[in-house]
Formats: sequence, structure tokens, C-alpha cells
Amino acid sequence: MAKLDDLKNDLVAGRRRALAKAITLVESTRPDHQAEAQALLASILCHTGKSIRLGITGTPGVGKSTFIEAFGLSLTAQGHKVAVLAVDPSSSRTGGSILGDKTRMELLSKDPNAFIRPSPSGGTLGGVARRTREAMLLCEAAGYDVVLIETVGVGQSEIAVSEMVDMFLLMLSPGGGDDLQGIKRGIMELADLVIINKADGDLKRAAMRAASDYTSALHLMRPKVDCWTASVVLASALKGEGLDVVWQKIQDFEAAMKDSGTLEQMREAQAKAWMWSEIHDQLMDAFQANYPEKLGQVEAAVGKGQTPATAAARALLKDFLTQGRKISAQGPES
Ligand SMILES: Nc1nc2c(ncn2[C@@H]2O[C@H](COP(=O)(O)OP(=O)(O)O)[C@@H](O)[C@H]2O)c(=O)[nH]1
Ligand SMILES: [Mg+2]
Repeated sequence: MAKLDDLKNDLVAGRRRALAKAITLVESTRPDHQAEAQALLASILCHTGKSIRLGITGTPGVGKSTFIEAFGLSLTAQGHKVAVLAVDPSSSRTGGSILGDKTRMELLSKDPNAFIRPSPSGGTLGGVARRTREAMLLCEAAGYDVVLIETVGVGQSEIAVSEMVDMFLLMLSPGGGDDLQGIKRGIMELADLVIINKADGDLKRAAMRAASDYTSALHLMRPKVDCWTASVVLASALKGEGLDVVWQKIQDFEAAMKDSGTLEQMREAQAKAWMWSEIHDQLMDAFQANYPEKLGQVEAAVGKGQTPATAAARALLKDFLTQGRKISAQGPES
């Protein structure tokens, strides 16, 4: 495994090519690559956890890419190393959410202290989220101290992202209430900070009104953690305004979370929850792969009311577990 050692050393030394290669390894579904990826992750774990992990969401067109470009550049100018990842289960091989907007992040993508990676493509949300979580750890091992994970404001991906980050930013545009922007109450509840973008020109007054509406809405919600109250800030990604206010809020959040011990507790809970979701996914994969035909037949019989659901589940599980015992008695894949 000398090659893997080289990769690890180059990664920890902060070489971007090594980081890109390591993420490709993590994203590969080949069993030998997966084994190498897991060995790599285990070896770099001691170098992880030192970044502030940020999630950002908002409907398409709200200005996420424009904001990340401006915000990322202002952070690298202050000496930070910024990694941008994405969770977008709808992205295809040809155009992930970030790749599609490469033009809007042209300067950041050329910045030696920034690293941008589009969403892993294909697969379930669970699979995309796992690979992004692992990519996040690799970025931390490579010395990135700010990790931003972007997701589009639709579906379940917000929840997946909020479960892997420290702080969740919700970006809204002026005008339009919750329903107009397709922002569900549930997503508001995930937010640690609401950014009203496009607070410039003709939209400035509408942005101020929206800020007071959302501030009232936030007051009605129960805080996610005791040590922090979500608030609303105005920004203009286009003009580069409000970026410093956002960064100050992030630093205040990080300090409050660290001082109260909440950050440590939250990361611990996230890691445990991740393990359980892995167990769940891997069991389901193994279970389904085990019965390519039979499962469909049993399911059909249950659907038609010919077999009780519980009895069918019990019989399948019993069979599956007995097989597992036989396999482990023989030794793995002998
Ligand atoms: N007026 C104004 N327009 C903005 C601002 N930020 C982004 N936009 C514009 O909104 C459109 C969508 O921006 P984009 O960053 O691609 O949004 P995304 O889909 O959320 O990534 C583009 O035409 C941007 O130029 C802003 O702060 N003010
Ligand atoms: Mg975008």
C-alpha cells in the first residue's frame, strides 16, 4: 500500500491534486477502491475536525454561487483555505450544480487557496451525502479551515446537509413569502442564519421588509440549540456587501458552540447517527442483493393480500440472517 501512503502524505501536505484524487477514490463504487478509500479515511481521521463546517441552501437563482465566489475570495484574502462541496442528488455526470455555474465562480476556482468540487453524481441521496461527508473529512485533512457545502433548496438534501455541518445558512431573496420561494417551514427551522441576498438597487427596500418578516417568523420558532438564536442579515453578493457581517456571525456562532460544549456534542451525535445510517444502508443493500427475484414475488403477494406483511418480513429476515451465520462460520468470501 505504498501508493496509498504517498496519497495520504500528499493529502496531509495540502496538495490539491492529492485531495482531488482522494475524493475520486471515495466516490468510486469499485470494491477495491472502496477498501482503499476506507483505509485512507481511517489514516487521516486524526487530521480532521478542525474546520468550521458550513451548509448553505437556497432556491436556484437566489445567488448562492455569486455569494460563494465573493465570500470565498474574501476569506482566502484573509488567509483562510476554503473548500466548496455540493450535495445535489439530481446532478448528472455532465453538469453538477457547481460545475454548471463554473462561470460564476471563475476567480474562486482559480484561487490556490480554494478547492471546488461538484456534487458526486448518481445514486441515492444517502449515497451522495455519504461521499460528501467523506470528501469533507478529506478537505479538513488537507488543511482547509472553512468547508462550505452547497445544496439546492428542494427536497430532502437540506436535512442531509444539516446533519453533517456545524452551521446551516439559508439564503433567500427579497420579495415573496415562504410559499412563493418554495421554502418550507421545515427548512427555516434548520437555519442558524438567514441571509437575504440581493439587498441592492431597486431590491434594497424589499430586502429590508423581507428581513423584518423573516425575523418575526424566526421568533416563533424554537431555537435548535440553547446557545444560539438564529437571526437575519442582509447581503449583496453582487456588490460584495454584508460578507463581513456573515463571517462575523459565523465566528460568533462557532465561539458560542465551542464555549458551551455544544459543538463537540453535536459532532459526536452526528458521527454516531452517520454510523447507524451506514449500517442501515449496508444492511438494506445486502438484503436486497440477496433476493433479486424472490423479493419481488413476496412483495407482490403481500400487495395482493395473500401473505401478511409481518409474516413475510419475518420469513425473509430469518432466511437472510441464517445465511449470514452460515457465511460467517465459513469465513468471509472463502
Ligand atoms: N441584484 C443582485 N443580483 C444578484 C445578486 N447575487 C446574485 N445575483 C444574480 O442572480 C442570478 C442568479 O445567481 P446565482 O449565483 O447563479 O444563483 P444560484 O442559482 O443560487 O447559484 C444571477 O444573474 C446573479 O447575477 C445580488 O446580490 N444582487
Ligand atoms: Mg448556483
